[in-house]
Amino acid sequence: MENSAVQKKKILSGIKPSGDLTLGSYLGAIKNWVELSDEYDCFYMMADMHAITVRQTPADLRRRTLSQLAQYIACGLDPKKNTMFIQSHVSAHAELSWVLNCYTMFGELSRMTQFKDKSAKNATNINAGLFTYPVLMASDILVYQADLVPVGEDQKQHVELTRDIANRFNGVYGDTFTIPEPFIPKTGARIMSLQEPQNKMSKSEQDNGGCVCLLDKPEAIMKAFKRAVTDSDTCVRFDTKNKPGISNLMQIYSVITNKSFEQIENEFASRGYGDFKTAVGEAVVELLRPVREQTEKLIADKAYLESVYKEGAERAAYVANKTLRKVYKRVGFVAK
Ligand code: ATP
Ligand code: LTN
Repeated sequence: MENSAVQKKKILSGIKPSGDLTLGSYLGAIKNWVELSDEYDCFYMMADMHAITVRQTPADLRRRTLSQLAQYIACGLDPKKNTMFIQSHVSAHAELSWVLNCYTMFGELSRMTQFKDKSAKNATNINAGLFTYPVLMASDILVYQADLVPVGEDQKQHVELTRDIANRFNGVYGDTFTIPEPFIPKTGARIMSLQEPQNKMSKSEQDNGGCVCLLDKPEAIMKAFKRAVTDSDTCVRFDTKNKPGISNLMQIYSVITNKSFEQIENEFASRGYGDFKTAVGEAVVELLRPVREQTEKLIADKAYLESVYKEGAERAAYVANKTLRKVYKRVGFVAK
C-alpha cells in the first residue's frame, strides 16, 4: 500500500456520526468517495469530534460511529484500498487544530453559514467548538496534505476557508501544506428534504418524513417518496425556482439512473406525478437494498470492524504525525 500510495494524490473526507446517514450524504459525498477510490490514496473518517459540537447521547454516538463505518464499507469502500478511521483515534487532528486556531481570524469564522445555521437551531448551546468547527475541519484536511475533498455543496465554504488558512500559514513559514480543492458533484450536491424542498435533507432533522436514511426499509422509503411534496402543476419539468419538489426528485432520479433531465422529462411526459414518485422511490429502494443488507451483516461482526478502524487509525496517524512534526518545527516548538 505504502509504495503505490506514494505517487497517488490524496483525498480526505468525513461525516460526523450525528445521526443516521441519509440519501443526501450518499449522493452528495459517499458515492464520489467510492468512485474516486481507485485513482487516489483515500482517507475517510467518522468525524466524532465534530459530532459533539451538538449535544450527543454517548451510547448513541458510539453505536452510530461503528454503524457509519459499516455503512461506508457497505457502500463499496474497500478497507484494503481506503484508510478508514475514527477521528478521535488520531490525536494529530486536535493538535494541529490548536495551532491553526492561531492562524484563523474571528471574522472569518463568524461568516461561516453552517455556524450561523447551527447557532440559530441550538440557541441554548452556542459553544466555542461550534464556532471553531471549521478549524478542526481544516486540520483534518491539511494534516493529510489532501489534494481533493469530496463533499456536498454545503461544505464548500469550509474547504475555501481551509485553503485560506493553508495559504496564510504557507505565506509565513514557506510551503508546508498542500492547498486542497473541493470536489462537488454536478448533480446531487444538494439533495433537499422531501417535505420541505427549500431545505437541505439533513440527518439531524429526521422527524418530519423529509429524510431517507441508508438503512431505511423499502416500505419506509416508498412511503417517504409517495408523500413527497410537489406542486399543483402536473408536468415533470426541471425548474428549481417554481418546482423545487419535482426538481429535487429529478436530481435524485438522475444521479441514480444516469439519465439526463431531458430524458426524465420525456420518460414521464404523459404520466402523472404519482408514477414519477413511484419510479424514484423504486430506484432508491434498489440502490439502498444491498447497502442495508451488507451493513446488517457487518455490524454483527464487531471484531472485523475493530480491525478496520484500528488499522485505519495506525495508517492515518503515520501520515498525520509527519505533517504535525513539520508544523511544530516551523512554528518554533522545541523537538521532543
Ligand atoms: P447534520 O444534520 O448533523 O449537520 P448532515 O446531514 O448535514 O448532518 P453531514 O455530516 O454534515 O450531514 O454531511 C456529510 C457529507 O454529506 C458532507 O460532505 C455534506 O456536504 C454531504 N451532504 C449532507 N447532506 C447533503 C445533502 N442533502 N445533499 C448533498 N450532500 C449532502
Ligand atoms: N464538516 C463536515 C464533516 C467533516 C469533513 C471533514 C468533511 C468533518 N471534517 C473534513 C470533509 C473533510 C460536515 O459537516 N459535513
